[in-house]
Amino acid sequence: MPGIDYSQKIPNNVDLKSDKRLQRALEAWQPNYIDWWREMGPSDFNENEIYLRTAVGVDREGWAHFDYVKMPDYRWGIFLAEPEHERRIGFGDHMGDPAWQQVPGEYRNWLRRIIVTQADTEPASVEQQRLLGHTAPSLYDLRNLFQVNVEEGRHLWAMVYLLHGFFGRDGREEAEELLERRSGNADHPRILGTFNEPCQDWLSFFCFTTYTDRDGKFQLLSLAESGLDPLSRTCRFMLTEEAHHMFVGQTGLGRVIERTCQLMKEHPNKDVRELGGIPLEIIQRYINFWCSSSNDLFGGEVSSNASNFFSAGIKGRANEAKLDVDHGATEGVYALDVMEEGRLTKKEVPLRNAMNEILRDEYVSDNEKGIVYFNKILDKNGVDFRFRLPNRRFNRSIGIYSDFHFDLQGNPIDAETWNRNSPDWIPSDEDKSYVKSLMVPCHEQGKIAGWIAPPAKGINQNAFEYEYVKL
Ligand code: BYC
Ligand code: FE
Ligand code: FE
Repeated sequence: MPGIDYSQKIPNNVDLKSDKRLQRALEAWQPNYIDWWREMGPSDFNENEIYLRTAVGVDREGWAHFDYVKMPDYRWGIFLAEPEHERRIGFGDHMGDPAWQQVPGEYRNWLRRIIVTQADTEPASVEQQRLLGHTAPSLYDLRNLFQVNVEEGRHLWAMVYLLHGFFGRDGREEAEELLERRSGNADHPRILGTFNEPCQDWLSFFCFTTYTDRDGKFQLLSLAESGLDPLSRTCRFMLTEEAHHMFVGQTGLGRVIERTCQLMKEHPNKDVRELGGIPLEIIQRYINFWCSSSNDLFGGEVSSNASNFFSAGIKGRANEAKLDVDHGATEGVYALDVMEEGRLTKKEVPLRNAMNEILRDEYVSDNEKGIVYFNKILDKNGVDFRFRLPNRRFNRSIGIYSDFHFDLQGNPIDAETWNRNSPDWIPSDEDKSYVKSLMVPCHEQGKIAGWIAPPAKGINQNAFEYEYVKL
């Protein structure tokens, strides 16, 4: 297993130099990527030194190296997790066959589509976040934003390697298009809904990294089970990077909540707005929006695509190999809540058709744990507000619930009830403009904006006051 070769133009651990054709193709794509980064990546700050981590190995211990880097000089590369000895396909109709080192012809289109969909989200998120640097609440947060951005850029590299390396000409064409679509562009949008939503304030950023990056975690977990071994290994390494993105989101929201609690305790008779804090109700509405939008990213509850992907052995359940279940999933059924005559009733769906919903179950239960963490912060501060996760049926645009309205608990409601209540459930224009009014930069070393608490610790054993970005 070769380590990461940093002497090459494109750092990699896939022995790229032994495949000249592929190396040339990727080296030709590289300047287009840098052009895209300069045009659509973080606005400004490209000449500043940022304290970033870079992968130096792919093993569990100490893969990261921290140093000051200018973002366009970041060593984006191709890093696959260690191969598993004699790995076999763990589910579906090819269960027990040796994992594929090449793309099987009959699954080429499905695999390309999955890889393109995954790939598209990575640059999309960088585009969505491109202006946030201007309003960062601290240098610590500014650095975390850029760390997330460069790693999402690397995730694009991970997928483009697969497209170039395993799909020939149409893979190369897809790789070009990945640099052409634009988040939120009416004529040429990104593929999935959430990745076209504006993400222009830091409360949205923390919700995005909590809820949307967590969708990333589960999609990557299910692709890590793929029978296509290079896809599996790529996703396994991406997951190690993903953990930090969710940390940024989860602790970011926690720090906003903490600060609001402090202000409420110091001035029990005042509206936290007067004190420059973010009311807990607004935080809840932002959670409701980003969580429900991210629920859509799992696709329809009943999906023949999902069934095909599972049967073919290209997309499994999260941690499929470790689960003590029937990996064929040919027999069982999934009891799904469906709408019939205006009411919810249970309907049995063949298990393979319910794979999107099964993955969403895991996602929802992870999200529940995040809510427990937020509520502990409230408890610790003696505040009796409680955060709640919106029900998965709430505010959906994809799947069987999207034709109906549901309240936060998932009860069906009529359009009139929805219209009357939705300003209390999802951010109103007033909420957004209030949050926006707080978004003034705090770029002074060791200082922090008034609407968020400092983190418990800094990055890589450094203090919060460390000079994470040299301005
Ligand atoms: N928006 O059979 P259905 C991440 C389409 S995030 C718009 O229900 P299927 C990251 C669908 O394409 C992880 N359209 O679902 C996070 C299909 O279209 P066609 C991203 C949508 O096919 C933060 C139709 O609706 N990874 O990494 O099973 C920062 C019916 O589809 C949406 C992946 O997505 C939507 N939300 O799709 C950075 C993994 N949902 O064929 C990065 C790869 C569905 O009728 N993708 N549609 O035209 C997949 O595995 C699957 O394509 C999906 C579910 C999970 C998207
Ligand atoms: Fe990513
Ligand atoms: Fe991520």
